[in-house]
Amino acid sequence: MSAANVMTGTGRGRFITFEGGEGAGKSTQIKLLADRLAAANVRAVVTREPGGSPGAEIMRHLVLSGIGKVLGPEAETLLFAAARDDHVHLVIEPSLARGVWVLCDRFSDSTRAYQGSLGKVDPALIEALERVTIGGLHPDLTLVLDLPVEIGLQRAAARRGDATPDRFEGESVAFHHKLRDAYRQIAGDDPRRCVLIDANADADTVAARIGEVVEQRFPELKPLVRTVASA
Ligand code: T5A
Repeated sequence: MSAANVMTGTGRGRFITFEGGEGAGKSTQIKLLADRLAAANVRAVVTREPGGSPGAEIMRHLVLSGIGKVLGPEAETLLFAAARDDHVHLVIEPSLARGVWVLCDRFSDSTRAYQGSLGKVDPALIEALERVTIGGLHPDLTLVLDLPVEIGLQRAAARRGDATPDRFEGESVAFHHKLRDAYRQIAGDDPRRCVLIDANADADTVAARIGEVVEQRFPELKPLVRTVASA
């Protein structure tokens, strides 16, 4: 049986989210996992939040410009929710329904961490918005990339060059320490869904750690990944 046949045999695609602080390496790792899945003949889309659909990309531009900071944490939460609603309904759900795996750079845990833990937005509001935007949709696996704040910020600054820090990159170091704690808490509270990944290593080492977790969580993939690795 080909890899594609094995994958479509499960019906619905798998939903994997990548979370973590600034510069944790999410974008880098999501591409590496996508390459690995593609080599194993697994159909997958790579997407991101905020953004991922035309309407949500407009919202992305708005929130990263800092307008949400001016409007306040509740209004900013609404902007992220509006973007997520569009993205879920136009991209994520249709892809999963077609049997396509979805690899998403940030998802609802980002709202819980940034707007909830850091912005002090009432959890009841966040939960109500989740019911509207994602309903019963939950990631099959969430990889929380964890590394010391200073290293993440250095990586983000090096990549940015002379450009101005965006809305959240420009927050204080204390903010980013609390953010790291918030993500560690999220991972600890939901170990069935979340795995904390030590991201303080070179990209290939982190990718190998992620590959092991993905193989363990999705046994149907294991022989496929091994086949690719030994090819
Ligand atoms: N947000 C988002 C909310 O507040 N609420 C929400 O609900 C949502 C969805 C999005 C912002 O919006 C906020 C959170 C964010 O602040 P973004 O531009 O998408 O902004 O930013 P981030 O998601 O934070 O992504 P970054 O691009 O900053 O970081 P990544 O993706 O974690 O890191 P990556 O892979 O781009 O790597 C950064 C640099 O480090 C290098 C890379 O080459 C790159 O130069 N690198 C490594 N260097 C050494 N060793 C490694 N292992 C490396 N891995 C990568």
